[in-house]
Amino acid sequence: MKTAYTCFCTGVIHEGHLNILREARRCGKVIVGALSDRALIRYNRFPTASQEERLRLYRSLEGVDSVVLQDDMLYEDVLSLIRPDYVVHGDNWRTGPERTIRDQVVKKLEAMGGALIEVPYTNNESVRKIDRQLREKLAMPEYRRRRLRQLLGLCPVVKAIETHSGLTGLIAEKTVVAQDGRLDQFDAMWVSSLCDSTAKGKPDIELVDMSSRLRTIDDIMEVTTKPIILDGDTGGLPEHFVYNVRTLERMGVSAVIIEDKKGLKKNSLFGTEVEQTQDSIEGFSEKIRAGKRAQLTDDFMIIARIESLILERGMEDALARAAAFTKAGADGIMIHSRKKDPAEILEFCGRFRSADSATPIVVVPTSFNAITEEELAAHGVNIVIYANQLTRSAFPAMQRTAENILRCHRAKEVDERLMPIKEIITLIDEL
Ligand code: SPV
Ligand code: MG
Repeated sequence: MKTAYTCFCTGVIHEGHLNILREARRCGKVIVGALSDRALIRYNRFPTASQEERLRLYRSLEGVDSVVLQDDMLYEDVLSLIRPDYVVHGDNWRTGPERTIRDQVVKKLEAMGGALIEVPYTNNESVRKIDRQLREKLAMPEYRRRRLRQLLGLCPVVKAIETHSGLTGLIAEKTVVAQDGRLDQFDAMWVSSLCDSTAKGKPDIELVDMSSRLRTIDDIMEVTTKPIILDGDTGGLPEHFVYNVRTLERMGVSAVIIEDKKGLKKNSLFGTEVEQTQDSIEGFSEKIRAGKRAQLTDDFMIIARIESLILERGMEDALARAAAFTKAGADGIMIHSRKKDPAEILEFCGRFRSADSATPIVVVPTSFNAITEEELAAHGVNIVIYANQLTRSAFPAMQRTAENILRCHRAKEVDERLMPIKEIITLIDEL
């Protein structure tokens, strides 16, 4: 008897999946692969059902002979193991980034003497509705909030990109690249104080107040499902911070990062060129303790950001603070530097990790941008934040367009550099 293999990543079986199973059944024995969480989060949307639930679901389906865990988005290993006569898949992977996976399956099947059977993708109202429902579920506060902790358990390094509007949120949500035969995407979003303020034409000095920051978060949340890490500046007065922790938790924000500065906060990338005051270890620890007491869910994270290297107070001070803030209950440590050379960041990570193997480390490689995520992860970093790159790419592009229109007295000359409106609107979901 011949065998057919198909791989699922869904938590809900709909008509489309049943069509695939029917087609596979016609070929012979049916083996269903369940794409593991680890592989799925790069390939597709975050799962709405756990890996175990998905395995159970597929085993319960009529006409399925066996179920295996596919632990890689590439089919290479699983196909070598199963050696099926057929792979059955929806034809939707012929276009877009998923094509790279399809190409490799075709090559592998050719080498093994197998064949690919593609089933026309079922795109009817009921399938679209299920898809919208799943997306909506991921956007719900209780799902979104816990996702950062889940990702920390799944990824060698969680990658966050700056967002400050619905549109930048959509870019963080939907950008997928195919590279070296694999797909990749961002895991989370960083709502930067610098970029949120800049988008409003304001300086990054805690002038844009929390109500306005919450409005930005709400705009982003309306059109995305990925978890949000909020740049909470200094956290403000402890008496105010506790209320904000509750609001952020209720909204479904996953983490707030607060920095150990007080008084008039200036952006860290100014370093010692401007006057900035660091909070005392005791004062900042008390703010963390107050925030942790106010927190009601187990999901939310309060991450302490240490400014000792920025303010040139030395490595020992940074490490002493990291230990104290962790003891006060911080769920993670962000260490910041404005040096081009990552040496001080790596020294901090190494020394912190030798004393504490569990507390997540967060870094923002804006200045030390030559180091890769993999290298940072090898030094114990858990979250990498690309804190301002979308704003810094959009601003010069917009400025150049405005200047060129002024020079040419018309828009024809700039048009070829612009994205057609038709393409822009493909980003925006229609109901
Ligand atoms: C931000 O993005 O607002 C930050 C990171 O706080 S940095 O600008 O590097 O200080
Ligand atoms: Mg900031």
